[in-house]
Amino acid sequence: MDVYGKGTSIAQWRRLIDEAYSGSFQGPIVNVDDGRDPHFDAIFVGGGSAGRFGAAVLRSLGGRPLVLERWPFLGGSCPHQACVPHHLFSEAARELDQAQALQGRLWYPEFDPTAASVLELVELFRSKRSGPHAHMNWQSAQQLDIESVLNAEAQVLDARTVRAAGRTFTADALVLATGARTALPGIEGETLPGVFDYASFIEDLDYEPRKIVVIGGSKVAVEYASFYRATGTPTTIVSRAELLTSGGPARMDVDLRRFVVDGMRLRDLELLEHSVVTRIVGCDRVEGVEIETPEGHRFVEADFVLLGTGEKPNTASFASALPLVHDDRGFVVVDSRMRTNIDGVYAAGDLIGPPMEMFKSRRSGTTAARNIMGVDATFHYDDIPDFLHTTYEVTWAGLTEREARERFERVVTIQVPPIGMDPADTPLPMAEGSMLYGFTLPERTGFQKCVIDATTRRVVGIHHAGYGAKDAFQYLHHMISRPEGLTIDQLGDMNELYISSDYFIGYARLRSSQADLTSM
Ligand code: COM
Repeated sequence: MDVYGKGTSIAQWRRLIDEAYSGSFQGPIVNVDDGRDPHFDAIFVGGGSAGRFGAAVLRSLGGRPLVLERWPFLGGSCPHQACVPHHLFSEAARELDQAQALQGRLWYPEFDPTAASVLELVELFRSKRSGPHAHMNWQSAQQLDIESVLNAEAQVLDARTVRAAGRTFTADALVLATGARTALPGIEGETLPGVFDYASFIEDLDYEPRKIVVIGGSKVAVEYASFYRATGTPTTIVSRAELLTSGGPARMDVDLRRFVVDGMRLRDLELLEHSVVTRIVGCDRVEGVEIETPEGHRFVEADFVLLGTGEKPNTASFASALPLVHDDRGFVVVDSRMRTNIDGVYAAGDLIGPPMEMFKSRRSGTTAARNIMGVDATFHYDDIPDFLHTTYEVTWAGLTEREARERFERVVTIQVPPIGMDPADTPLPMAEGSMLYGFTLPERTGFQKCVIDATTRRVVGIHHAGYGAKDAFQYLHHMISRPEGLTIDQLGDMNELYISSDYFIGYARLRSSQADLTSM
């Protein structure tokens, strides 16, 4: 279908996406100016966050991008199977957590665990997800002037040539942004019906899980397990290592991690750390999981298993044509300008490895685009603010206290609840989102820590569990990572909008007049 110049509306895009995704419409959706030579400044292979944002910036800089995407929409896995459903579920988890914790108090009725349905939320998401997809197609075509071929597999022929929808396109540069998928761990029984990963959970779930096992110990495992448990469904996490010690969460401060993991236990999530699933058991469908734990062998019954065991890159569309350098997990190696080892070939998004986050994808794509257009830009994606959800929003940026102590001679911290205090002994930190807990269950309000190099007085790390501080971290991280940094004095001089979800400004103000800084 040729949509170029047709002014397709959001409603029309939505219908087309639904038809294409269900298979009732087949064939490529072509938004290409056929009046021009099929030669582009850059071809983005993959139209997820990296490809879409990269293409937009390349176009803004006066270039001509082409985006090739196998799905009938732009935006990639984020709005389809990953970040957006995850945020929907995490918001539900937060509400459900409160409904359970406060049941029988204030206006909260007794919590009915049969009322919150995992399946209902998945079906809600599935039925409405083409709305955001349609907006992104419309925005990309109409507002951002991006040419694209959707609903068609692309095949890279060489470093300047790609085929899709039976046509050949050439470009001065390629940006590979084909994403990643779950790396199956190789456990016996992992293909049984009832075993899902984050993608098949969205696509295929057609029953209400009654007893859940989640395998893995990082973001996906912790986030989805917290959601399942919040619906009232008995849930067990099985993790080889201590929870939240790999991937992005490896950069969490130990006190933040402790607060978060204790909070999961408090909510009756069963956590089996240093444990290995040896077999997923079942005949026609999953019935349970055999586990070796430090205490010995266990069998945990389950009618639903989620694999949160990591990802591997999608390389099929270019592997045979491009001899790229990959790391030991198969991700494409790039430098800080997103250049691969092949001249003119860039890579971005999940394809270049963790963190598997949309914000990293977007910036890696735009970094590639700028360099292609001759604008020098670098992106160090190992130093970005990061987050996850349990029933809390958990956010961290900069150095942990331990890292700071290794690097600087004198380090002080501002921590709430204060060092060594049981969270049940204070309602702080308490702010918007945790006020009800502050006056009912103070141990549930949250945690925060600010790490300061006492010599330069610079804030070097911020860590938070609670509600609503993620927004502040976007800006605070920018400020603390500028060459001039951000001192505790400057932080204390900001105007706080009381009661903000993080207390950094208020506490910095309490402390900043101290000539010789001490912890609190
Ligand atoms: C976000 C998708 S859900 S994109 O980054 O806007 O393309």
